[in-house]
Amino acid sequence: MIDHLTQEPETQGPESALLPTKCPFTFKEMPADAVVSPYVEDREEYQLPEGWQGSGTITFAMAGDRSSGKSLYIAVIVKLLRKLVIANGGSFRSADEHTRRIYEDKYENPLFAQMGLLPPTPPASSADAHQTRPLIFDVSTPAHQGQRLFVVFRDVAGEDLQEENFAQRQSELDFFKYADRIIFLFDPMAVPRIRQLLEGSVESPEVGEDGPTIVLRNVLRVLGEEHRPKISLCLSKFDTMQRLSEVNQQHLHYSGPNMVNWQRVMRNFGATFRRDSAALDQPFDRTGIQLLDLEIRSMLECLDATQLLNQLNQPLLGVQNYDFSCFAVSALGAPPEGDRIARTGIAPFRCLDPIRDVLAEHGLFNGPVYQELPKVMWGNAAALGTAPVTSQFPGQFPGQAAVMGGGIEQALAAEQAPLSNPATETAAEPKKRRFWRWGR
Ligand SMILES: Nc1nc2c(ncn2[C@@H]2O[C@H](COP(=O)(O)OP(=O)(O)O)[C@@H](O)[C@H]2O)c(=O)[nH]1
Ligand SMILES: [Mg+2]
Repeated sequence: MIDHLTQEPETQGPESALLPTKCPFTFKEMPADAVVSPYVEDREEYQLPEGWQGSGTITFAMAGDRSSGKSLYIAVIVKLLRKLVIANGGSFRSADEHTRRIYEDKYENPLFAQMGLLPPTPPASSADAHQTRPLIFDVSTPAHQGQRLFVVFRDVAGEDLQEENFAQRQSELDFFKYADRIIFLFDPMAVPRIRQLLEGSVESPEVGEDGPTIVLRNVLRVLGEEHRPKISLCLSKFDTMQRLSEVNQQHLHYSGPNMVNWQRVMRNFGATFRRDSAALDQPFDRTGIQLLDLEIRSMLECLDATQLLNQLNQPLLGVQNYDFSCFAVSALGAPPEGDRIARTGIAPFRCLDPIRDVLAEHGLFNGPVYQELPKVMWGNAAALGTAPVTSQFPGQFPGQAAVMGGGIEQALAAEQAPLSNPATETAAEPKKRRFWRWGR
């Protein structure tokens, strides 16, 4: 176990390899110079976003039972991804009009403007289904030279993954086969024992009839014999698990393999699941993620999700194993109150981990990268006394980014607390607390 936990963190470099160009609608790889996707019939309707030719595409497909938190996760992850991209010197925007409109109407406004929850995602067959088209974001960064980058998300209605008439819908879900990552959410509130312990303090959302095991099996059916995209199995709504640390279970009698004292588990201050993930301008914490994987695996066992894990440990079809790892995420950070989010606001926890896991594999957004400056510029930077920027390269002059591109400097200044000059900073000044600002 120790061996794979002591790996060096990946470092990002401008030399990171070019990524394949994929069709944003089907997630299949396509010729880099094609001006229309060869996989869609209605080429007028399904046009490729501007600048698609030769671009790199990273695709995510959401999966999970009804009400497992997929749509709220997308609503929050888009905001977080924007912050990550900007903190790492890139620029972020919706790649087409559909994405801009749908994200704003169906995700952003209901959650961030009206502070409410989202209505259930309609099944793909209904006229108002919006998730049949992907959300596409341009995340281009000068650190990935010579190629524009797009990140694509596809939401899904939990209903479409249920058992009833699944065979009829299966072909519409083919994009799962080609996704760079399937993000499968497992709702702890679907576990009767957890619902029971939190009764009165956390509202139980409506759960799907089939349960997560059947839903996962249907996703694996879509993957068939050959396709093995990586799967992030996420324990969603992790704030509800954190609530368990407040539920006194001393009076309960513990015996048998599945009788867990959840208060003790959730109060374990040494656990990775107690801490938030690495800062946006820091390298992705791969060691932390490996520890988290082990912790959440055993937590899922204790949550009676053994069958779910077993399904992933043996191929449903074919012989090749599934590649999966476990995460813990909370989009809201606190249980909602009725049909509104908690009065304390939205405080996501570890939501970016599964996304950064994929990005870091390609050396992307792993902390700002600064290009080497001519020596004379270093001198100028020193003379200017520009603001310090934490560097991932030892010995690098801290003000370098400010002189070189300004992009990283400006982005950090806009997104985070203002950077100060060490020469003028007074030791007595108290540190200001940082709050999330959900800029558009
Ligand atoms: N406590 C808590 N509840 C959540 C969270 N995310 C979603 N929920 C609850 O789960 C419900 C369903 O969420 P939604 O994203 O619409 O689920 P979907 O059907 O999988 O898309 C919401 O209405 C909330 O009540 C979270 O991070 N924490
Ligand atoms: Mg939904």
